[in-house]
Amino acid sequence: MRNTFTQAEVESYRQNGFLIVEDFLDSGELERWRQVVTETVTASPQPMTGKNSEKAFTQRMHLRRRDEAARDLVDDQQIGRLVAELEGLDSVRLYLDQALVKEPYGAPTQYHLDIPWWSFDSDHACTIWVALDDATLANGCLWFLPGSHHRRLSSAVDLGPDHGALFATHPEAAAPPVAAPLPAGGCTFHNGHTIHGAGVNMTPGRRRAMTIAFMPGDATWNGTHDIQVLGEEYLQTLTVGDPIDHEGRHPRVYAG
Ligand SMILES: O=C(O)CCC(=O)C(=O)O
Ligand SMILES: [Fe+2]
Repeated sequence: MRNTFTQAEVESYRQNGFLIVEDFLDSGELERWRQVVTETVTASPQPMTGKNSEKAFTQRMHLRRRDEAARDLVDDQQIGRLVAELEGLDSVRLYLDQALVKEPYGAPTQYHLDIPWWSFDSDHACTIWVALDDATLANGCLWFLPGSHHRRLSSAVDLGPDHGALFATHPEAAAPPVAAPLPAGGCTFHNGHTIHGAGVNMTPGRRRAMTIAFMPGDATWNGTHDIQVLGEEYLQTLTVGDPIDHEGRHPRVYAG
């Protein structure tokens, strides 16, 4: 696994709001990630509700809560440290892990940004998206709008069939996208305010990805009821401004 970034990579991430890393996992690590993620997804029941259309992908959250091997992948301190390096943080906590499998002929993932859905506000949220299969223009690789994180948009869009809904409310944000095709084992990092989406899967093969989203170690609850992530029970204990620091659910994965 990559364990550091060049200065140019860090600068590119901060300028563009995303970074493409083609050589993230070595072949042995890729084999392990594939096996652990695929087995845990297969063993997990289909969620009854979800923001995302099951046509866009098979989505399974919290693999780390279901499987010990998945927890080892998600809680890896090395990934936490890479996120800290990109975002300039001295402490990082896990927010959410989820597998996103774009099935054969799966629909596009609408343009959106992640942070408006989440239960904390920060300019330093970051998601790693690890390709478990080659992600190509044909099977629905990610697309990013470079520099869009600087706009700090706060509109949540529900993932649905209208691919450009975000630009109906924010026409000023429309801009040419950059595609992020990746070999299996490659990854991208993107900031919580970066506008991104993914294309349709035109192929008979799956596009499997594992994603892990992080927040600064001192993130606090902003009043958003992200029930799928924080859960009713934990939300009951929180008042706006309280730290989201439940070690079991949101472990600190890096402390400088
Ligand atoms: O995998 C996809 O199609 C979308 C991924 C995404 O939106 C994310 O990781 O934040
Ligand atoms: Fe996203």
